[in-house]
Amino acid sequence: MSDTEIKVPNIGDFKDVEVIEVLVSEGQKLKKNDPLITIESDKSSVEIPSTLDGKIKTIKTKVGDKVSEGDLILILESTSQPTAKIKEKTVLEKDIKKIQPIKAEIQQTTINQKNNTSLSSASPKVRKFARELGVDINQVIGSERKGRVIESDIKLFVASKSKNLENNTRQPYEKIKQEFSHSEFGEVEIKDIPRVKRLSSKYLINSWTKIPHVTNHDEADITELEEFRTSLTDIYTGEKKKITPLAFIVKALTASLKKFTNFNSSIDEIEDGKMTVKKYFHIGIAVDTPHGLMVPKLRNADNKNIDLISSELKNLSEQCRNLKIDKKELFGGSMTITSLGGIGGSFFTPIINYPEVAILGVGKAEKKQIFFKGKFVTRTMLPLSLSYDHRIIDGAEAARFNNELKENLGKNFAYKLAI
Ligand code: CAO
Repeated sequence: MSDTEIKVPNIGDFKDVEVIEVLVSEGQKLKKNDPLITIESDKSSVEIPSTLDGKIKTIKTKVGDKVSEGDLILILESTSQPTAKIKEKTVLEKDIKKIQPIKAEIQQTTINQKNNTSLSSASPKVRKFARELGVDINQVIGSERKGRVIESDIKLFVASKSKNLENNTRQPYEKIKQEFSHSEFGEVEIKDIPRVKRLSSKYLINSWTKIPHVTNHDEADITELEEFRTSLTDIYTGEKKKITPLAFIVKALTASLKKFTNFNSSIDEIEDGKMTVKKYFHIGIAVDTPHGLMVPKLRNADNKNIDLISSELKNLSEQCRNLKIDKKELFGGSMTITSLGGIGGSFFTPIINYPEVAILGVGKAEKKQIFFKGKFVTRTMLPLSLSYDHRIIDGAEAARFNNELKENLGKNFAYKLAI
């Protein structure tokens, strides 16, 4: 028996990298290729295996240490002869690549969650997998030798967790779903979900689950704006201009954003304590296309007049419907307008277009009898549904924003906005 120093081998890019795990303890018997430590760089992590059989005498590294090639990991009372240095390196590189846990049969059917918080052993790949799913690997019971956690343990853990959740919340529906298939009740057809819908699904889920939405409903009196809009004629042809209310709404919203700058912001992670307030005014427009909903941005709306906004709205929606829109035009917005005004309906609850913090839903303007200046009169009222991220915007601020927007759409501002 002789004492042998086990050092960090040459493993390419790994220089001055952090030890994220020590997988062995002093006095432990080892076989050649047993993993000793896990090191992690910005790009990936690897385990360093033992090059010899033996018993660990002293461990010379700990979690958090920064190591490079040649740094001492531990001293081993070895029972096998060390190989020549050059050979050791070759073996190590080969062995590192070889570290892939062998798939074990999962016998556990109940939740594989630990009762204690002892550190779990797992390969870097499995750790990464757990991190991506937001699973604390130390909570998972490993099914491998010495409780080592493998990918299927993580999957089982997640499945058990979600099953538990479903059992608590969705049991009646799940039962019906399992017992009957749709086709038992009549003819059905299985269709492909369009690509745009599949792509936007992850953004919608992200937004719906991450952002605490609140929607304030209000109505803007656009009687004068509508009189003005419908009176617009082309100076050359004398024909009526085909400008929809949306162009005016873009302009009014932009003016409101200038005053309420929180609405023109984004947050990545609230825990970071930072928000990005945009100095530009790129208004997202939800466009209904045969392929699904797309949200191109009308850039620099503050510097454009109603005619230009109107023609850009037409261009953008045409490009979306013909799938000619540049992908970049779907990103980098201030706030979005989703207008169902040309179709029908009044109020709804729009989903915020993440990472924006607010969205304005517009319904169909209708003539209504309202109490105005001391008597009931007929006015044209535009339904507004403002959804906002309650982490950044409070209800009172949203109500004030709607007041401002109503002013900007109301008779005092309609003419000014048209310029
Ligand atoms: N109230 C009353 N009438 C309205 C109106 C409103 N709020 N908005 C539009 N109209 C009228 C227009 O003036 C036009 O009338 P004419 O035919 O007499 O000229 C007609 O409705 C059709 O307008 P439009 O819908 O073609 O044009 P737009 O500028 O209002 O909207 C666009 C453009 C791209 C937003 C729209 O075509 C669209 O795709 N809307 C659907 C958006 C959507 O699906 N949102 C839901 C997202 S959540 O799933």
